[in-house]
Amino acid sequence: MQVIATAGHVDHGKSALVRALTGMEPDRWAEERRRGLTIDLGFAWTKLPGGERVAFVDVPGHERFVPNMLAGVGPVPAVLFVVAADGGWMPQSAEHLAAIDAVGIRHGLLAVTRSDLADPGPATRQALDRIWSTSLGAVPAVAVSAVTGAGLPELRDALSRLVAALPVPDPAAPVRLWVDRAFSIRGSGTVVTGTLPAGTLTTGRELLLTPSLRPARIRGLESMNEPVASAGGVARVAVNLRGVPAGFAARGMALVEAGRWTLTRLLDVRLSPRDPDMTLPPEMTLHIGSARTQARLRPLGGSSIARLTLRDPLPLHVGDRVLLRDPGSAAMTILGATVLDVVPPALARRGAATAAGRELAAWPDPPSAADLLRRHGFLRAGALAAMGLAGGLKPVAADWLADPDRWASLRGRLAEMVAAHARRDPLAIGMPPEAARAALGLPDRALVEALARGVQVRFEDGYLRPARSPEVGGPVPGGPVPGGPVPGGRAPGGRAPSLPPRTAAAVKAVLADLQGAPFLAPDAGRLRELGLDSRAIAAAARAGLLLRVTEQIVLAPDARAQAVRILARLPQPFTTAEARQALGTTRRVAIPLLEYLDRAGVTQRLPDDRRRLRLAPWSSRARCGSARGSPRRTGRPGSRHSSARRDRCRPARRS
Ligand SMILES: Nc1nc2c(ncn2[C@@H]2O[C@H](COP(=O)(O)OP(=O)(O)OP(=O)(O)O)[C@@H](O)[C@H]2O)c(=O)[nH]1
Ligand SMILES: [Mg+2]
Repeated sequence: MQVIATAGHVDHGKSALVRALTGMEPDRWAEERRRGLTIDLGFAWTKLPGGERVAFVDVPGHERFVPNMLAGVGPVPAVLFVVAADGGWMPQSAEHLAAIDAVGIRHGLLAVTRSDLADPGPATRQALDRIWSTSLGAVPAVAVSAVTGAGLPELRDALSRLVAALPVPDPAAPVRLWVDRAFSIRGSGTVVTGTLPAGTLTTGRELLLTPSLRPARIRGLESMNEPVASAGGVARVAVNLRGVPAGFAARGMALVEAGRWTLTRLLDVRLSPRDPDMTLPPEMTLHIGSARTQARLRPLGGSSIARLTLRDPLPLHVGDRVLLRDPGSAAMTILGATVLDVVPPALARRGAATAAGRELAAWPDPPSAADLLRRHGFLRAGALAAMGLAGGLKPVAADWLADPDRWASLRGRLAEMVAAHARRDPLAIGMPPEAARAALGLPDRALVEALARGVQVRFEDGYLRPARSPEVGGPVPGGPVPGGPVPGGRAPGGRAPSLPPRTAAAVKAVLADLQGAPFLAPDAGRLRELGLDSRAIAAAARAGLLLRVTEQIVLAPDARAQAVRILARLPQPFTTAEARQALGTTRRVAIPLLEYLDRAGVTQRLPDDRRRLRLAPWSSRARCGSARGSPRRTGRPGSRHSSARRDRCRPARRS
C-alpha cells in the first residue's frame, strides 16, 4: 500500500476530493463537518484501478492549522496537491508547497479542483510553474470536479501511475512510527496511529515510545481497519500497545526500535539554500514526522551550517530532513535542513564553530559513515547504527570503529610518547595505558592496547614500553657510554638493558661484590651507598641484570640456578641452617631466598620446617638443562644424553 497526503489552500476542495475518491469521510470531527473546515488530520483509503491500495492523509488548509498539516505531511512519500480552478494560487498553496519542499517529498500529483466552476487552465499553469522548482519537480496535472465527478477516472489512473512509480521501502529498515493520533479503547488500552514509512511492525514486538523510551509491546495491529499480524511500510497503521497507560501517548511521540535511533537534543544541520538577505531567527519551530519542538539556532561559520538545540529530544538519524518554521515572522518563513550529526562534539575552543562549519559545509548530502568517523575519530559500531549509518566497517578494537587517518597518526604518536616516557624515566616500569589514553584523547583503554599492536610498543604486565629499548644510558655526545657494558647484562629474550649510566654502574658494583660470595647480598647501607633504591632495583631486575629476592635482597641473575645446584648436594630434606651453611650466607639472606625458592616451586617447605627440592638433585632443572631465569645452560646443546644420564633426568618420585 501507499500513503498520500493532500496539500493546498483552505476551501480548495481537498476533503471533498478525498471523499469522492474513497467514499470515506475524512473530516472526523462533528465541528469540522459543521463548519465545513478541516481542523485536524483525516484518514481515508481506497483501491485504485490497478488494485493497489492507497490511503490518504487529508490535511487542513487553514493557516491556523499548519502544524497539523505538517504532522500529516511529515512521514509520507507522496502528495496530492490541490488548487481550486476558481481560486488559483493562494498563500497556503505557497506555504504548503514550501513545507513539502523543505521536507523533501519527491513524488506528487496536481489536482485542479472545482473545475466545474472555472476554467482550470490558468490555475493549472500557475501551480505547475510554482511546483516545478521544488523537490516535487514536474508533476502530472488533472482537472477534476468533486461535485460532477468529471476528471475523477483520470485522477484515479494518474494516482495508479504515481503509486506504481514510488520507491519500495526496505522492510528491514529501522522502525520509526510517528504517532499522529492516540486514544484509548475500553478493554484494549492505548492505540496509536501513524504512517509507517519503512520497516516492519509485528504483533508481539517490543518497541520504545519516545521521548520517554518507555517500552511498549505491540498487542494488536490494524491497517485500514483490518487486523493484521504484521505491516510493512509504507502503510497506515493503528497499533494497540501494552505497557502504555491511558492518556500517556500523544502526537509527536514515536514508536522506535531499540538501538536503531539516536534520541538527541543537539544536532548539526545543513540549511537548504535560502534568500541571502534573510537573517536566521535565533529560535524556530522544528518539525519532523508528527513531532514539533522549539529549536535554538547557532550558525556555524558560513550561512548554511547550524547547530540546533532542541527543547525536547527526538529520535533522529543522520540524513533526516527536518523543517524549520518561524511562526512569529510576518513573512512566512519555512526552511528545510538535512541532519548531518546527531551527537555533535562540543565547540569549546575558540574558532571551533567556524572550523566545524567549514568542515560540515564540505560534507556530501547525506553524509556517510566515513564522514562521521572522520569528524569523531572513534565511534562504537552501535552508535553508528543508531545514527542510521550502516557500517560494514571493521572495528579496530572491541566494537570501536576508527577513522583510518586518525588511527594511523595516533599509532605514530603512541610510539613517540612511549619512547619519550622511557627516555625521561628509564627506571619506570613503563607508561600506564591510562596515561596514554588520556594524552591521546582516546575514549577507551582497549584502543590503547590495539594501537600498541603493530607499532614499536610492547604492552607488558599492564604497562607500555618501547619494543626496542634505548642503549644503556642512551648515546652520550662526545664520549663513551659511562658504566660500559654490564656483566651478565643480557635480559631474557635478548633485549638490551635500558638503564641510566648511574644505575648501570651500581649494578656492576653489586655484581662485583657478589663474585666471590654469590649469596652474601649487599646490605641496605651498601645499596644506599650505590644509590640503588627500590625503583632502580626493580628496573635492573626487569632488565634481567639482578635477581630481586625481596625489595632489599638482590643477587646475581644466575643465583637461583646456583642455589639449586648447591641445595641439590644436601641430603634431602634439609634444614634452614644446613642450607645457609651450604650457600655460605647469613640468615638475613638465606631465609628470604628459601622463601623465594618455595614461591617459585623450586623447594618445598615441610611441616617440620625442613625443605627439599621439588625435583631430585639429578633432575632436568638442576642438571639436565638450565634452571629458569639462568642465562647459563649446563646441558650442551646438541649433545645426546647417555642412557644413564637420561635415567637421572627424571623427576623424583613423590613419597
Ligand atoms: N462546485 C464544486 N464545489 C466543490 C468542489 N470541491 C469542493 N467543493 C466545495 O468547496 C468547499 C470546500 O471544500 P473542502 O473539501 O471542505 O475544502 P478543503 O480544501 O478540504 O478545506 P480545508 O480542509 O478547510 O482546507 C465545500 O463547500 C465543497 O463542497 C468541486 O469540485 N466543485
Ligand atoms: Mg478539508
